[in-house]
Amino acid sequence: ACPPLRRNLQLLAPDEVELAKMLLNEGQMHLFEHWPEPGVDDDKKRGFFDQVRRLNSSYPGGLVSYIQNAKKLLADSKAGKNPYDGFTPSVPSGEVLNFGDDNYVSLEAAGVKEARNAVFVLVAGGLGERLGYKGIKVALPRETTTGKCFLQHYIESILSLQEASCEMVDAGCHTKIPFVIMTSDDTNALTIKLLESNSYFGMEPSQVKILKQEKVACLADNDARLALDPNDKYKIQTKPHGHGDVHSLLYSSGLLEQWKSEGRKWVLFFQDTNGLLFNAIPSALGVSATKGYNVNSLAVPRKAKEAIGGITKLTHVDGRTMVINVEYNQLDPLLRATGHPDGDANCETGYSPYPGNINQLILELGPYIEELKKTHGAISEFVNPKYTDSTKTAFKSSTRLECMMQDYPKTLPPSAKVGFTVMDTWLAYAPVKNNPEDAAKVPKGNPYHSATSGEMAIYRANSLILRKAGAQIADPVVDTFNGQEVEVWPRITWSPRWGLTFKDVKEKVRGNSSISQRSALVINGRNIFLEGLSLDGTLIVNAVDEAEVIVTGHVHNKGWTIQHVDYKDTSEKEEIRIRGFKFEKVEQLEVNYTEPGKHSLSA
Ligand code: UGB
Repeated sequence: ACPPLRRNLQLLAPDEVELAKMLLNEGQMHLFEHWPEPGVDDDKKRGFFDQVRRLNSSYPGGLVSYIQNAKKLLADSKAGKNPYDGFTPSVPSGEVLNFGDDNYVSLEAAGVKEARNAVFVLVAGGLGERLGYKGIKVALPRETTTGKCFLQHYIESILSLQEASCEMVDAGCHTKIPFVIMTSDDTNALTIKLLESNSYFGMEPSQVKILKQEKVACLADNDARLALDPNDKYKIQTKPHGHGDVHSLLYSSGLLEQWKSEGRKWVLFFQDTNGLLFNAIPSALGVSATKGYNVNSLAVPRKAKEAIGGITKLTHVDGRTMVINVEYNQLDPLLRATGHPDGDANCETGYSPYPGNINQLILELGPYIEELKKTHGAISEFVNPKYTDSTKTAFKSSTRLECMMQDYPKTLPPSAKVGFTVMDTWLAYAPVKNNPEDAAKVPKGNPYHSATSGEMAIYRANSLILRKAGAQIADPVVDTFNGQEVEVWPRITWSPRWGLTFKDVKEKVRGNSSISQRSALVINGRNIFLEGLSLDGTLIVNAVDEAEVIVTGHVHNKGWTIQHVDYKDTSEKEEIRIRGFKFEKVEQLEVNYTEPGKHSLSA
């Protein structure tokens, strides 16, 4: 059927011949039409099939399924078919938590207890094009007072949970919580380098598993003909398939069965740059455990038009219902099409009635495995071609199928227990996604989701937590960095081992402590107690675990001042430019306790 290919058959291994037949059956003859006689470009032809083999094995059901799914989705898109046809949206009900109340504290305790049965999965295959940062996002500082990167914070948080959970059950517990990182070709090498050059930030290397997602083939037209790479006609052009790949990768890795045999119960998925996330983990896991949720999505109040999905109850005309994320670009058209002329709008609370999905999912392992045995981790996909004109016959550039990890519940039976947990945004959600220019254009009142707001949110959350624990924390001042107006609270940070839960923080804040707005406080150690501290300046306390340090008295120094940095100022490092400020470390008190026993820092 394809003479250029037939003439080259002798170059192919038997499995490659089968792959070639499959491609021809699926209408992909154009991939070979330019192939010269044997003897010319033979290595490249073999290389082509190496790539085809990879694309075939990394997609559930292989390339046949990919091409067939693409044909169907492209036809639906051309016909203007609405994926939510027949569904009516309504506001779902879920758990709403109030930080610090008795229910919250007891859920946190339940969550910490369960944590030893949990595994964590970080999806970090995205490059962060919106942020315009060249490196990997998990290497960015979560805040620049300590300079610790996101990945370090995540690992330290998991290790703290592991330790606290073990201590809670029995002294002989030595569970190591597994940590999976999904990377892609864009992020894999740099992620491994970051881990290796920092001794895995204290985690045992065997606890960490890296799963690399493959990109998927690009589609050139409505017939789902695969696109050749414009720079290499022996290569199929590829693009990322989305974070939904995490499910099929986990399934094919065999890790799920291994975890089950080890008695593990929960799989927690999270994204690359939410520096507040671990504030929410203990209580949310507590909700999963006490409610027996098969699926628990973390959510925050959502501003209309905010670029986070809305958690929605969908009821089909045939009676089916599901509680699912409706992605931010689809919520507005869905609402308008179903009798809400204002679309995605705020209600009288000032927020959208649909809670915002922060893509932190807690899945119960047993039911998750049962479901994946059926689906092999395939997730409902979508396609988003940019057509050249309204006839929808040609694309401006090649497209591809995409999938999202939060669409996992779409295939679940109605009996599945699918719930969600709403927390305060200040406590749980501050992603770093937008570059300074885009952030400055965000409608007033909506969150910036920038490096600036992401860092300021850490200080705000820590200040509010300390306030709730009884400390006097000065009010913030308002300042503008990179065109974004933000609240600047005292720069308070602590290591996860110090303040894993609200109860931990409360136990360590005693007496009447106060911190002025221009202050910075770094607490690095497990047993550091603030007891009548009055801070006006910068104080850094480092202590080994065995040291018990009481911090008291008045600490006053010139401290660290905040300097504005313009994002266009290329003399500054990129990670500083994107936040729009840096600290000038004028004066500080730094104390180190390296010996066990009781110590007192009384200034
Ligand atoms: N990611 C991958 O690992 N692989 C990929 O192929 C793509 C991404 P974005 P997005 O919580 O703020 C999501 O790009 O997709 C990783 C939810 O869909 O930051 O715009 C990537 O590394 C949305 O409902 O986010 O929006 C990163 O860790 C809402 O919840 C993660 O996937 C929103 O996040 C997310 O990728 C949010």
